[in-house]
Amino acid sequence: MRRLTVVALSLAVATVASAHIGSPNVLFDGNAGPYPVRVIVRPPEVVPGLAEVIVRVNATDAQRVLIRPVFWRTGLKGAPAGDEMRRVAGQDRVYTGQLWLMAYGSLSVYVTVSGARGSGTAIVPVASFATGRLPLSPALSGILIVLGALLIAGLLTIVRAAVGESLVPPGQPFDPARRRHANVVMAIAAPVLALIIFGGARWWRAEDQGYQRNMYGSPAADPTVTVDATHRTLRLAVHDTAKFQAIYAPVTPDHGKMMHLFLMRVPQMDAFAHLHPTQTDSLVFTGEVPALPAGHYRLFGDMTLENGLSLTVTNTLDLPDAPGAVSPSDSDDVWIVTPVATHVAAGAVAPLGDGFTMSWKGEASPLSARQSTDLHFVVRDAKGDVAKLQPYMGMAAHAVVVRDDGSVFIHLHPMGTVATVSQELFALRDRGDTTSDGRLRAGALPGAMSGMSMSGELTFPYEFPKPGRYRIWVQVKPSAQVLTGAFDVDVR
Ligand SMILES: [Cu+2]
Repeated sequence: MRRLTVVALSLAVATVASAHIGSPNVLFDGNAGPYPVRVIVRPPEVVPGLAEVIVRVNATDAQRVLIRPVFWRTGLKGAPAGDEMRRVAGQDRVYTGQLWLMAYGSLSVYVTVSGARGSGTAIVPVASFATGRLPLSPALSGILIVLGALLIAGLLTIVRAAVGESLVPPGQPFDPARRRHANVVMAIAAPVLALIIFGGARWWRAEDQGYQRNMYGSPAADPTVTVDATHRTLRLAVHDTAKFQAIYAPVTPDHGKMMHLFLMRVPQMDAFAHLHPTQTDSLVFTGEVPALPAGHYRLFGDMTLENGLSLTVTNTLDLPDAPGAVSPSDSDDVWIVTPVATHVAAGAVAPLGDGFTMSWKGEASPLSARQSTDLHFVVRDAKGDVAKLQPYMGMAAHAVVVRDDGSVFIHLHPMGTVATVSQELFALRDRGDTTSDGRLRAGALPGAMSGMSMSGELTFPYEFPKPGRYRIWVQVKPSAQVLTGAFDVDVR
């Protein structure tokens, strides 16, 4: 009985499986045609469930905002019609709406803004998967057990009355023979009822197991480091965990790289590297680990699949000493050995090296969890002027946010948490450049971004998922070299 109620009320918890660990909300800064928008998607805790969508249009002439869930599997053709978003009272540029996420998989929210200047659509990839089950609280299960016991007792009483007292003609006594008969029938009914309850529990357990088979488990990454006279090579073998197959499409390059691998020494969080191992087998990535000191490291590897799904794998590894100077295996590899982390405060300035600085222009610490915020930085040159940036892997800046216990990781860009390549893959799919099973047709490779600001004024939209101490590494290229600024931020 108890197991039945416990199982019957276990609910599915789902989070998005995009390039993050523990940071499910999706933020996007970009354009829907002529209209600049910020889109926030807060995925539901249960699937099927409602995703909350907030759209802020930075224009006064928008008239309608539509949201539409588009699954990769079905494409735009198989997607339901859009829902019109509601304008938030008192805030004429902010719209809210909700979308039913009914299935698991790679999905995008299509946000269409229309107004006097025409209409345009922003694609916001939000892949939804079930990742856990909510436990049933002891208080609620106690109440349900009591109510269930009352129901069973009531049903047995009804059975006994139906074959006993209710058959006694008016004015006649309830004689012992009838009473015995009623008791016998009730004694037969009790095990029948128990069987029905047992069968129900078994049925639900089967449902629950089926659900758990579809639950998302972050793919595992097994690191091995080999050292010889001139190399310190990290080999990362990625594989699906448990029964759920998350990696059901080939890996595709994001910013031109098959994997973005971040290493940080723990617990100090000092030495930090952003590396790009090459794909040496379908799910094996291999690369050199340059000048990082030996120690215990946490690794986070970002990869994107051809079906638009972005995944992050994580693990820890012990890095042995390098045999000497190890040359990096990718020219975009960047590492920093002892960054001075600057605690964010009004006017906090982090040295970047080469005479450049990066200052914090966001809100004063502590920031609030579960609220959209701007991580706002300004890069200045030695003269104090706002620096002009060069693209580093197609982006003005890359930021990595990690909670000090490693439970939160996200790779951000000024456009937010979404991977550009995922948006491009959905756009390609809409144009019919992919096959139904999600393979890119030959030659249909994602193009480059255009219209990006390369100013040293940087804004990363983000929502911290929970309170704690976070470190933010921001990577920019104001000169020939990629420079990294490190900031610590407290979130309450
Ligand atoms: Cu990046």
